[in-house]
Amino acid sequence: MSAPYTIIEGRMEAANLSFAILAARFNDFIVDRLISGAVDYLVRHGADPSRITVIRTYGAFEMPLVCQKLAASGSYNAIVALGAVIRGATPHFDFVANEATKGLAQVQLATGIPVGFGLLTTDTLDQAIERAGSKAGNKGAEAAAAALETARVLEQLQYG
Ligand code: INI
Repeated sequence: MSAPYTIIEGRMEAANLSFAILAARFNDFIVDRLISGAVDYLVRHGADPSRITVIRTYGAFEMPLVCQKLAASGSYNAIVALGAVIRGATPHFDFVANEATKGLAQVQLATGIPVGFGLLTTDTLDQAIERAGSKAGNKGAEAAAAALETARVLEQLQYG
């Protein structure tokens, strides 16, 4: 029996799409693992490696501005934003994490280019390690999956 409703969902097929992986250098031993997870996910889902570009920023705080430029360039179907903000002894963490998160969200709404959110915000280094390819999976791969799925959903919503 067929479902009595219409469902629109994204095919998890990355062929013929161009991806920007935007990654902070800060905490690079964590972020490099997130990049590996994202690239691995995209290539295993059919992406052409020559259509994946990795762009580095100094820290997470710089990511929204660079993300905006990438999204506005028209060169990418989706962006995967990766970074690791790890709490320290001062409120710095909150300012960096909040601004980076808000900024990345604003970019996708302002430009219509999907931004997969792979910015770890953790209280401890161990929590970051767990999310960068160990106990809690790889949030880089998850952000890549989200960006791909959103790009494919948007493809089907070209009204008019
Ligand atoms: N940037 C990060 O990406 N992760 C952090 O954990 C972090 N901490 O904790 O300070 C961080 N700070 C740098 C910030 O993103 C800016 O690059 C810096 O303030 C210069 O503008």
